[in-house]
This record gives sequence, C-alpha cells and structure tokens, in this order.
Amino acid sequence: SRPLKIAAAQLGPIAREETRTEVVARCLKLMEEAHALGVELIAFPELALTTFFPRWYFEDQADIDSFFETEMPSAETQSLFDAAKKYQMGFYLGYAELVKEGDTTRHFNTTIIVDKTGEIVGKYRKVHLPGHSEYEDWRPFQHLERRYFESGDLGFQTFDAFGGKMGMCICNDRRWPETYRVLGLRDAELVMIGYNTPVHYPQAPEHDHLQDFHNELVMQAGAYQNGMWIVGVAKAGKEEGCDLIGGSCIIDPTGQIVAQAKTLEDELVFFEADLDRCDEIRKNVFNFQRYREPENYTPITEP
Ligand code: ING
Repeated sequence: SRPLKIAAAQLGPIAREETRTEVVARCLKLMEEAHALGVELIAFPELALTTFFPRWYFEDQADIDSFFETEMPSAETQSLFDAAKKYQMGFYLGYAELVKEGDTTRHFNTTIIVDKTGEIVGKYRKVHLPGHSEYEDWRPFQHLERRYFESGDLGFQTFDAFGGKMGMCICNDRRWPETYRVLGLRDAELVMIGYNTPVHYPQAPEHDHLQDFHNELVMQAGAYQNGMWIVGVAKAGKEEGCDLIGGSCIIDPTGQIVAQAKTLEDELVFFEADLDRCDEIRKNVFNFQRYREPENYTPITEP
C-alpha cells in the first residue's frame, strides 16, 4: 500500500474587498488544522486568493488585472510556501495567473502543485472556459471567464510527487469526460479539482436544483472510469450575493465519496488514501491496455 493523508480545504465566501493577506490567513488556519491530522497534501479551491471576479463585467484592464498574480510565490502568498515546508505538507492552489511574454500579456485560470519542500512541481492552466465574453444584461450575474482568461496551453499533465502520479484540472474541466481519460491515460492516481459553481445556471434555471447532483456525478464517474482518487474543493456559500455550491469531497477509485464537507464555509475534509487502490480498477474493469478500443474513438479528437 501507498498511504497518503489528503485534505480538501473548502473555502467559504471571499468578499470582493477581502485582501489576499486575509484570504491566505484563512488558508494557513486550514493548513494548521490539517497538520494536526498529519495531512501531507491539501487542496484549495479554484481562484482561491480573491472573490470569483468573473461574475462582474470590467472594461478597464487594470481593474481586471488587480485580481491576477504576477508572481508565485508573491509577498502575500510566500507564507503558504513557508507553511508547506514547516508542516511537510504540499498543496494545490488556484489563482489568476498574469504572464508577461515580451510585449504581450497573457491571462490564465491556473493551479499549481507545491511539494513538501515548498517547491512548485506542477502547473495547469484551465482548458474548458465556461460562460461568455461580452456583457449579457439578461443575466442576474455574469460569468465572464471567456473574457478574462485564455484557454490553457499546458494540456492535462501528470506530475511525480507524494509517492505517486498527481493530476490537476479546474472546475468546468470536471464536466468533460475527456479531462479524466487523458489524465488516466497519463497514469494519474490522484486528481485535484478546485471549483466555483453557482447554484443558479441562468441559461437553464430548471437545472439549478441539480447542481450538487451534477457536481458529484461527474467526479464520481471520472474517478471510477479511470481508477483514480479525486479531491474536489469548493469555494462555497453566498459570495457577493451569488450562491455557490459546496460539497467538497474525496472520492476513491471505485467512485465512492469517502469524505465530504457539511457546511458552506471554511472546512477541512480529511481522508487517508491508499494510492495502490487505483489498481483495483486499472488492473480489472478499466484495464486500458487490455480492453480499450481506440480505433473506434476517433470522433472524440476531431474538432
Ligand atoms: N463554474 C461552473 C462550473 O463548471 C457552470 C460553471 C456552472 C457550468 C453550472 C455548468 C453548470 O462548475 C466554473 N468556474 O467553471
């Protein structure tokens, strides 16, 4: 067996005026609580350092860029890296990444994996960007990820860390089966997924009551169909008037939810995983080598 003590660090609402320092203090509190449990890897939500700003329309790029990080670690986030080293606890963290390449500036919805020594060992940039790119006045709130971010250019990769193969994706990515299959084909054993998911889906309000069901459905299916552990981590609660689902959870390779958040606030969800349990699935029902028939799947990669 390859035991790994993991935790989802669900965050409650982050107010627009809340500073990064105040948010980091909340994250450090969860890391301290996790340390008492012997946690080795803790996962924070998508865009964990600020309020979910794509709910608003901005025209001034400076206003938009105020929500982005130009360096990681930065002065405000260094203490997370220090805590990783002090507690021997790695972390997954979501943030808005601003990249200067010569005279062009790029914007990504990004997550990193930091190991127990405080080193960044993996980076991912969100591929599936939901929502829209222009102001739509019929919506009670906007969802302008397609205005503020570029689609990720790093693909779905796995990273050797914590005694296994780690994977990442972000929020809407978790709804797309291709995400899990690519990570599974790259031997991911544990995939971390931060999310900000409004209860209200303006285009189909008749589905609002299904948000928690769909959240669990897609991650449980992904875990089972690819024989991987999944850690889903919400930014939850009523954030600037917008209700976000919670339901942060840890899912085992059979697709069972083994631990789940009970509140919509800052809450630690803990479990001791055994990475070897992926074999129960990957050596049997989803033995890709033996049972996959890729010559029948070509439409999946056709644009
Ligand atoms: N948020 C949502 C998500 O994919 C959404 C957008 C909500 C899509 C509900 C479909 C239904 O969970 C982000 N940030 O992707």
